[in-house]
Amino acid sequence: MISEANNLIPWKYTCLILLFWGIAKKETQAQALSLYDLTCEYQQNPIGIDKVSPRFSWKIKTNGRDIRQTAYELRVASDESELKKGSVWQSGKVATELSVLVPFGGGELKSKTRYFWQVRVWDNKGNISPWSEVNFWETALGTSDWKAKWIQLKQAGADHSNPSPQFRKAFELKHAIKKARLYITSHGLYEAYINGQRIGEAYFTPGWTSYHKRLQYQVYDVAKQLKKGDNAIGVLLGDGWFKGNLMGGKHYYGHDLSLLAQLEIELENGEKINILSDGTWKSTTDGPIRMADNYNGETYDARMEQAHWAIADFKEANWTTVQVNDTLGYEQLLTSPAPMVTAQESIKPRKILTTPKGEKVIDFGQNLVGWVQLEAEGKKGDSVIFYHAEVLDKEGNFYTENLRSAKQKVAYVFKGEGLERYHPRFSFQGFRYVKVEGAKETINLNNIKAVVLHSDMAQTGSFNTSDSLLNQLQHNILWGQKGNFLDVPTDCPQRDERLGWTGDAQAFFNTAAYNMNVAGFFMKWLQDVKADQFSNGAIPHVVPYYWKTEEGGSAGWSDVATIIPWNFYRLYGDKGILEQQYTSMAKWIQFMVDNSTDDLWNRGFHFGDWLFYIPNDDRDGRAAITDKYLIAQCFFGHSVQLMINTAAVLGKKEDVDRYEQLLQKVKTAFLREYVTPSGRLVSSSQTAYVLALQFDMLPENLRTQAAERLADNIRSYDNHLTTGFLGTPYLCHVLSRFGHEDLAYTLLMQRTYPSWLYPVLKGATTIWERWDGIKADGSFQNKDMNSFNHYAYGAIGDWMYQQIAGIQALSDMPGYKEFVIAPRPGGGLSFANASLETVYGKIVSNWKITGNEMEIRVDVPPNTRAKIVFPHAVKNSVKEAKGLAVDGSSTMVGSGNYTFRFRLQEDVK
Ligand code: RAM
Repeated sequence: MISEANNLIPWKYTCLILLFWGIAKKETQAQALSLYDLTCEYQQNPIGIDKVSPRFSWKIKTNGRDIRQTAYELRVASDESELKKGSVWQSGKVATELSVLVPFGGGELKSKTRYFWQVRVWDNKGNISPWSEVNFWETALGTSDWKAKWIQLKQAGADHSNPSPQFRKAFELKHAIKKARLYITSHGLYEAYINGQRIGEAYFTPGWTSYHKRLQYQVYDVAKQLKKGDNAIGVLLGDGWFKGNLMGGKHYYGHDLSLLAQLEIELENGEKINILSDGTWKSTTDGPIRMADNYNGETYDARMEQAHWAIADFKEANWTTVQVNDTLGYEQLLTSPAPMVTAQESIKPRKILTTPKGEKVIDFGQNLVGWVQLEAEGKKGDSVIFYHAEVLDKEGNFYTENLRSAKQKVAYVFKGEGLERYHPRFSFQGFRYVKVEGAKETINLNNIKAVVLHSDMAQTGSFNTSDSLLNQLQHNILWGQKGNFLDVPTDCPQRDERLGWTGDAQAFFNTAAYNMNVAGFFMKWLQDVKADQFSNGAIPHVVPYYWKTEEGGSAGWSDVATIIPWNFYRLYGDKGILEQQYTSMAKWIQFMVDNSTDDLWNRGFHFGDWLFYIPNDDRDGRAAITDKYLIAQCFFGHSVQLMINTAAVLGKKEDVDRYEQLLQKVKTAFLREYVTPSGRLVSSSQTAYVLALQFDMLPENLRTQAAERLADNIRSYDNHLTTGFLGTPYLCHVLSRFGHEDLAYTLLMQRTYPSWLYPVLKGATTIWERWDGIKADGSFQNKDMNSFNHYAYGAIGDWMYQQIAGIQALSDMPGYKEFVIAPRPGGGLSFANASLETVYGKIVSNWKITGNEMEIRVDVPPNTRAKIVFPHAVKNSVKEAKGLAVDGSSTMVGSGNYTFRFRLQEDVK
């Protein structure tokens, strides 16, 4: 018999084992839930945040299915060691699914202070994440913190921009450095150095804004560049947008380059030292940058370099004292959520060729924006000159006529001291080809490369299919975005224009937000849209605005005021952007009301369906021309609808009612003026039908018929589109919505002009401004307006992600908190793989068709839900790899990875 006492021992062990197993299990569960990609105001560990209540976001990592956050806890301290106590703020455990843009809820923040923060979350399966890594944000300067003075060259007032001025100041630090920040901005562009080292990696700082109302400054941690002993700071200035060429003129913002720099240093002994731009700084214009201009290029004479100009031990003998300008204040200064422009990648030449004219030309194989970087040896005084162009003409010669007056000429004069390395600083070029003149023999395939520059936005989307032409189209769309997202969204990056055309930006926004994280970029630009809005409510045609006369108010251009904020909210879940833009949106609506007669917006200048296809034969009444006021009325309706949506999100009930009444009137007036009783539009163009349908301007009973007319029109053009900037973004969406998906695919896959693939087959590596930038016979369109890097028609990307890959956002669950995966195969594609990094994490939608079976693989990020719609599925044939039951042609799933297979009803072509 076993004694009782003996019997107890294994029982005790069992308990202990169970206890440890329990703890261990809990821990593995807890570890399975973790947080990553923590951001404050869309940035990771930003320094220089103006916002009084900055917002925090995090993403959740876990392996399980259907995981949602049920609560979070945030803690903030100004000293890392006090984070556990949350000495500045503790949110406590807040029961909510909110994990995006959670506002700081503590008291008033001090300026110039680093705050540390951490977060942990609970999920719906009983897990708690560990506390996240410690992150921080640092507050910016308050207006009263500015002590530095604006300084300029002594002879300010004269046009002395060329050569580029240099400024410097030497100083001594008696102790080691504990902390140092440089707060800096300029009129014109700046590049700063401390003890000979370049500060930061950004170019074209302080960026382009509506300078007199909003001027950005940057904040740099410069502790590492400083040292105990003798130090110096040096700053180079360039004309940039402030006073350089801007479409047909110069000096739009001012005549004088100016600098404002405040270097705040804390020494190890506790002493605080400020090095401020003031009357003690020295300057010279005798530097190597002899000329620099955004459009025209740069001339750099390396023989003029003053070695060591930005270190302490330098003879300032020939430098002059600067002049302080007390009239320039600090009120308009601010920091920015926008990513700065940096060098993103470099491209090696594909080949060097000799053209029929005998020109030596380097082909980089990609139309890009940036500059050439040279690393070569040359004889002192020898110069090498680079001209930049997008295309060769049909004979194969270097073609620059479409650049209009922009010279895009970069000249470098060797100093003859061994290997010399150079790239421009205050000028960027749009090019694929570079013609070399001067000491041509110094250049070979190995000592030159092209550096690609754009705002530093993470790529969020990927899109790839079984069709290589379509993939090239996606490539071209992406490169159009890279080339035209250089601090502001521009129409083109090469000719003497490069402006923030509002119509182009609104047309492309949705596509842009698939390809890259454009939140900070557009948050900044929308502030300029608002700042530059005219007092009558019109939005200028270009932002930042600089023309002397007020030019704005065109339908489809000024509607940027409503279209981008609303879509920004939809795609990033950012209610703050709606709050930020609300008054501007309302003012824009009021402008349309004020310019209407009997609810018809029938006044003013309009660009219309810009650059639509113009047929040169008789089209039997189905012309491509669309009445500009018909277009205006459609956009009026659309903007008012977006205003209603916005007012609803912001809980402004009265405004919702008011705008709903207005919308009714706008639609009634539309019907009265532009639609026959049987639903025929006065303009029989594709764009007219597209806009009327997309914006719900027609009553439901007329829509199907109208869509038929649109389809008919397309067929009458042998399945070609005829739309311009305003109709094109919505064309395929409307076709899909009204059951003409096959026609949408036919248009997308169309290879002959006008179509998206026509330029691809002509060798395009970016999107063109015109459908026929290069005509079938190889000749060019009108040289006065023929950009080969213009993103507007790239707006088809939105349809490609939404319909081919099926990734669709939902307005009532913004930011992809809940979304749809509804791929619509067609166009002969056998597979499509796409992904999108959202504010919650990565969505994946990959599908393939083998025989009559389709497989869809989806990733749904934690804390989100998705509706998966199975196209053309045979009833009850859908099976999920891990056995999830699917009933019907769609299913709702929580987070996780899923693979669905099903039989197709018929062959999908
Ligand atoms: C040209 C460009 C630009 C367009 C304006 C109206 O400057 O094509 O993209 O928006 O015209």
